[in-house]
Amino acid sequence: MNVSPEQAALIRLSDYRAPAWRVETVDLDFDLGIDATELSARLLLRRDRTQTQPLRLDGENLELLSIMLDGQALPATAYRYADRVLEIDDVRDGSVLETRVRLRPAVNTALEGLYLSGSREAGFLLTQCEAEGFRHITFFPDRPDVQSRYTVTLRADRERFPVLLAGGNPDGAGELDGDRHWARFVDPHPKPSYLFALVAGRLEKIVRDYVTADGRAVTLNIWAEADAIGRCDYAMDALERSMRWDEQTYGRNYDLDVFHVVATHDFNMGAMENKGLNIFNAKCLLADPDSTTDDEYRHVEAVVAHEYFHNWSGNRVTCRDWFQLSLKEGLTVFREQSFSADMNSAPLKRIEDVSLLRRAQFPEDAGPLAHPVRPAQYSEINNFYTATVYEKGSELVRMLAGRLGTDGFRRGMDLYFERNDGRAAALEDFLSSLGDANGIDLTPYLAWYAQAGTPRLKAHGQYDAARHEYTLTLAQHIQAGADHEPALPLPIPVKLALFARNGDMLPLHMDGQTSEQVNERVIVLTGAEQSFVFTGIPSAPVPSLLRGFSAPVILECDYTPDELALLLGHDADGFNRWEASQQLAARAYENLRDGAATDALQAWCESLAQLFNNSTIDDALLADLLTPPGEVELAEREKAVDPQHIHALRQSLLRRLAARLGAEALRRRYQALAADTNAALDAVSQARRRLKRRVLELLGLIDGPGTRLLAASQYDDAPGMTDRLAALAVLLRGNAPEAAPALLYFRERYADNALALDKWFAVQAQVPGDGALDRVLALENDPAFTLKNPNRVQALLGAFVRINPSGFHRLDGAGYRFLAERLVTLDALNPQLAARLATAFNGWQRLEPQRRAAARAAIAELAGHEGLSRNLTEIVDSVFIH
Ligand code: B3K
Ligand code: ZN
Repeated sequence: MNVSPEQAALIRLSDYRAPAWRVETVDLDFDLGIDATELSARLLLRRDRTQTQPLRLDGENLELLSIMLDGQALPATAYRYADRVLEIDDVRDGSVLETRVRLRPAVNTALEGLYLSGSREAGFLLTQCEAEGFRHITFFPDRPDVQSRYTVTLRADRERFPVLLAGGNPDGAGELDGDRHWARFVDPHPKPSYLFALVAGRLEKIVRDYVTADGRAVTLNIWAEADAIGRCDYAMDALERSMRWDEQTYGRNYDLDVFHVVATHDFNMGAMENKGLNIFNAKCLLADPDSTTDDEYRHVEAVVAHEYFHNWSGNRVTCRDWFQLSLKEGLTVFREQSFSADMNSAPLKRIEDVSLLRRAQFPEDAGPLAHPVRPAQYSEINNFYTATVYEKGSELVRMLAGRLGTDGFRRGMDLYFERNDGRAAALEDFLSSLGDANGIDLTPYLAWYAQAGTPRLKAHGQYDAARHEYTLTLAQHIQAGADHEPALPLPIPVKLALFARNGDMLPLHMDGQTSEQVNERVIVLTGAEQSFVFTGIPSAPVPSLLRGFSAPVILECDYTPDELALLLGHDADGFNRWEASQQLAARAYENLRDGAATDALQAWCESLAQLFNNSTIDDALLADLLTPPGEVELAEREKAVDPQHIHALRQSLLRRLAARLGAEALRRRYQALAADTNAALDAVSQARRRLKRRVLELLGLIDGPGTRLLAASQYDDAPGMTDRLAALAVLLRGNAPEAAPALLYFRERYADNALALDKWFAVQAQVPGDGALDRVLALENDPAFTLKNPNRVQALLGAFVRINPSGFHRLDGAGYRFLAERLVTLDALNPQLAARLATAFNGWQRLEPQRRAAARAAIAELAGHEGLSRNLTEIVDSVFIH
């Protein structure tokens, strides 16, 4: 990200210094209340003898009630609390500091620190500390390289807060006078402050006993409010699967006697891996067939696994500083993706992950918000929980894992955990463990962590018929980073195969070797350009490159449409088959856009028609093959972006495909898929629903009236949310008269189900075209809409500005002005949420001139607004100044 010189103080990676003061033990004692909570903190302080700075503790918006050092009340002259820092004189190594502060959870709308979820009467209290929320709770060196042992005592009214939870093992509970009670928790594992958590209120639980592979008996508790506890069973099963998988795949066992998971409707992110007390956004935890779609089920499983896996990759081994965030996040996303691939279908999972990377990370990396996986500087760390740190970070781990192979990677991970257990580590520690365990120097891969931008990989093949040799020349090109440093060449592993024209894979012989019979291998491009020679190739082959997406790059290869069609028809690797269809669809799109040739368009339609009529292909893969790149991805290929034109072109691309498949065949397929509609979650049933939706959407493009009837009865008869929501979307997009009553019915049926209601808002916000904004404005008046709930904001505003380009990017700029206005209001309530939504302005410079001018004016007005948060200011300045 680019930041203006006048922007709030920048934190730089190069300025890192070890902490001058550490905290050995922390005793926290809370008197919990909704309007006012008071807490005492007792810190045993340790000084780094090589440093001389006075004790400085972070603390934000804290009402200091008392302060004592080594048992003596401190006079006001002995400390200063200003600019979010408490500085205290004359502290010694071994001193004990005791502070008492008052917090106001009920008015904390930022959802950071201690806050109230739900209503004053019925809601509960909880905390969110990562990244820097702990300083909103008490004075502390709030940085991840300060690891301490925590003892936490909670006291509260028994009737209002019957359940009291904190991380660690339970260490006693009892009664207090005045109908109050207490509970204590001791965490034996030293941890950074961002992993602290507490929860207090009226919650119910489901329980499961679990015994770890190394024999520890653990109680697993999932907590939710009474109306939601019936929707936690799927998450509990997913948790158990995750725990077993981590034991089997990485040899990692859980390490406390109890593991709590809590669901809340008021949360800024997906979930949080607090030690022993994970807190989840309800949308990533609750699931039942009536209100949860197949995609959401898989998401719940993935997030449960992700947070659980953090117990080792993040908690036992944490980050030295926030620049190393991808050390825990990239690694944990990779672990989660591998788990999901094992639990479901590996190629489908890879397709999903790469689609997300292209939709979210590539545009981020191509615009003013681009930053390396290890950023060099930030103003507000919460702005760096990005697709680059998470998704690209995971791709980097995947490259390393591919380089080392399954056994080598496991050896490296074992060494990483062994060397760094209990430590706050850096990315160098990760690479050196992986390398040392395998006798390989992986330091060249550090360049991937330091450079922003998606590398372009140019591939050119040349066949020498006389020598039966095929030479593949690879060259890399990466745009100079935002800092204008010339980019270094990166190691790029390219997994490849060669196909004969009849669709057979050819044996790969390199460097004269003929002994081993392999038909897939990995070559690594290490310089700017290199050639690789394959011998004994009988005829000009078609290369299948970057199989499984072996490196996060943009491949530029001079394929003919026929060659792509060959890969689409024959590649045994499901992912690369999909990849060929994506490339071919993008070319077909260009055919339509440029109005010149139609070769790619024809090849794409013909290949898909063949596959459509071939009953052996998996339904879910077929559904994905029938889906061209999305509008955001297509926009990445344009110089002057007109999102509405892109939408129209993509629609006509789909219409051409539908026409080629034919209304009759589509209808027949739909009927066959609909014949045994059910709500079962097995892979076959999910795949059928996925294809059924795709087929219905395609049919809708060429037979509106017929599709309306099918969609209306699918809506009425749907046994679960996947079918119901798909039918509703088709009715809405087809502007069907049945849409309005269907919406009314949905609104009433799910009036008390917040997560289902979110889908009701989102499906309407996503209807393409100029009318979307008016629909969003009307929906803002629905009594269920509120800017105070992040899920609701994402459902209506997020879906509109992020998932509906043809709705948001109106030529008159009304979408931009709407977003800018809402950001000002939202920022005053919840800066993290406002900043995240503001990233929808990313890429405005590449819009065609009229929209660009309108976007610029809206952003300029926003940037000129007084009193914006540090979060929003950093995003707006970065986007605007660039
Ligand atoms: N570590 C948390 C994200 C915290 C975001 C703070 N703004 C969830 C996760 O990645 O697992
Ligand atoms: Zn994470």
